[in-house]
Parts: sequence; C-alpha cells; structure tokens
Amino acid sequence: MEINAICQLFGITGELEVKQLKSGNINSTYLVTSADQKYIVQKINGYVFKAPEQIMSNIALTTEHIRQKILAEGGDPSRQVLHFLSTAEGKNFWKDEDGSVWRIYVFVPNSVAFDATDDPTILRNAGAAFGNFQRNLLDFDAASLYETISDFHNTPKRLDTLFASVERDECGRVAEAQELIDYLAAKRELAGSVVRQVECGELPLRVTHNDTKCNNVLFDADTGEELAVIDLDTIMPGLMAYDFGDAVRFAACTTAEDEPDTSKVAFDLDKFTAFAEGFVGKLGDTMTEAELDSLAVGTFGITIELASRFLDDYLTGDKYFATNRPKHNLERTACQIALAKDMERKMEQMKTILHSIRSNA
Ligand code: GN1
Ligand code: MG
Repeated sequence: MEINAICQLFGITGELEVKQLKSGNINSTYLVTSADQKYIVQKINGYVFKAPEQIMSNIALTTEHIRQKILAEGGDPSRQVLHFLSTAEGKNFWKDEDGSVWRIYVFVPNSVAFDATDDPTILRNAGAAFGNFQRNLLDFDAASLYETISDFHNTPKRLDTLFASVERDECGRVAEAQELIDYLAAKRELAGSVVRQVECGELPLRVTHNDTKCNNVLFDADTGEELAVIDLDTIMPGLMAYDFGDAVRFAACTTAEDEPDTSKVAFDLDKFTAFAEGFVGKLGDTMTEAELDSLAVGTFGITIELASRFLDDYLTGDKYFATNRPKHNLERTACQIALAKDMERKMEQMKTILHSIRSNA
C-alpha cells in the first residue's frame, strides 16, 4: 500500500515527503515529513511477528505506563516516550488488504540515533536510557503482556534449534561453517547458564526491552542527553542481563556486528564501562547480588545466542534477517563468535568493573 494512503488513515494530510530508512534488520521503516511535523511509518514484518496486534497492545500499555511516570517526574513525554497515532477507529495500527500491519509514531523533534559511537558520554547516556526503561516498568503488570515471539531469548532453545538445523543441513551449508558450529557446541552450557538460573529461581524475570542496540536510543541532537527508547516490538518479560548484554555486545564491539574481517573484532572494556555506569547507575539499587553477577556472563550468553540465530538463518536459507550479500549471515556469525571469544577472555575484568561501579554508586 502507498505510504501516502497509510498516512491519511492516521489523519496525516497535505503534501508529504517520504524517505525509506535502511536501519534495522526486520521491519520496513519510512521517514515522512509533512508541513508541520515528521513521522516514522513502519510496516511490521509478518514473517517475524505472527501477531502484530499483540505487539501493538504491548506497546500501548507500556508507553502509557512510562508516560505517566515521566509526567509524575516533571519530564517531557513528547520527547521521552514514543507517541503512536490512532486511526479513525481508534486503533494504533492498520491492517491493509494484503494483511500487512502498519503503524505511525511522531518523530521525536531534534533527536538523533547513533549506529556507533566512541563518545563515553553518549554510551553512558545510552546505558541510562535502557536502565531507566526497565526502572519505569518495575511496577508494570507483566501478566498483561503478550509473548510476541515465543522463547525469543531462550538461549538453550535457540541452540537446540541451531543443532537441529545442523543435522538437517537443508541448504548444504554446514561444511563451511563447521568451525563455528564446533565453537558453539563447546559453549552451549556456559551460554545457557543465565536462562537456567531463571528456571531455578536464582534470577528474577523483569519487563525488558529485549532489543537494546544503541541505535534504539534517541538523544537530543544538541546536548546528547538521552530521550526516548525506540523499537518496542519485543517488550516482554525477560532478563536484566540480556538487555544489558545485548547493548554492550553491540556498542562495545570495535567493529560493526557484521564485520567480515574477524581480526578487527574485539570487546572494548572502556566502552563497556561507560555503558555500565549509565545502566547500573539507574538500576543498581534494584539489582539482586545474583543479577549483578549475571551481567557479565549474560553478555557472553546473548552474544552466543545471536551467533546461533544468525547461523541458523544461514543454514536454513536466510529467511529471517535481511541480508545484503550471499554470506552475510555467516559473516555475522563469525563476527559474533570472535567477539564472544574476547568477552570470555575479559569476563573477570567485566565482573570487577561492574562490582566497583555498583559500590561507588
Ligand atoms: C534484529 O531489526 P533489528 O536490528 O532491530 C533482531 C534482534 C537482533 C538484531 C541483530 C525481532 O533487530 O534480536 O539482535 O536484529 N530483532 C528481532 O542485528 O529478531
Ligand atoms: Mg528490532
């Protein structure tokens, strides 16, 4: 369906400029500029999200809860939380004739996002943004949320799925990935350990974001101060360690997450420290001792999980993640594994840094 026609359904009229944005591996995203405002229009990927209505219900409930918190603290809800538009029927999405689901939110004025940054202040502010996101949802009723992708961050299950795909080898791609597969097999226990700690009650579930790449935080374009957290599709009950870990996996890597030359890939402890200062600064007083301890191994676990998801997609024909070259998912896997190896070497240092941040907070 035409972007202009979608906009009309949400009450946006007049002359519009439409530009497709290319960040994100899942949904299709457009920046729409009207005479007086900018909007983000998105088509939800129906292959990944089987029940988009449930996503939009989760988003409506959590953004409203956060809006109330911001108002109570005297903040600015128009910049610190996303505002989704409704159609004439009062719904925050529109299903077109092909069954595709569309939504629109107001572009936060004078905001920027960063795919990568070396600036410790921005990293600290990104940590604060995701920490604050969880903090605002501490008293949110998790039972009112749908599980929009089942077992999304169930690392042991993700690895089971991968090894089943290895057995089937439906695309004949296993041989070239053998070394990567062997590494993942060797790390299966350690990578799944924080999820097992939840199962046995050692770690609590919280309401989490579950997709905490630093480009999912908006900052004030002038001051670099954190504003809203975006990409709210995967808000579900989850692990604090995985929101933290996924963020540093992305932000503290010395390369992009799909760098083909793995010799360039390393885990940067200075960047890790900056992000952790922001995150632990917001949540430190709410963390159990076990949760604080879980952040480092969770960082390793979520990285192995993503490696196994990229590799599973490669072995089964590249259906899930958008790719822009034939071996893209294989290269992403190798990059994440190189990063995980460096994280493993630096695990004790990570723990020491985390403990000292909390005790100085
Ligand atoms: C996907 O589309 P994007 O970039 O927000 C994926 C994340 C991965 C990420 C890796 C719903 O997120 O889990 O970490 O790619 N989102 C979903 O780049 O699967
Ligand atoms: Mg996402």
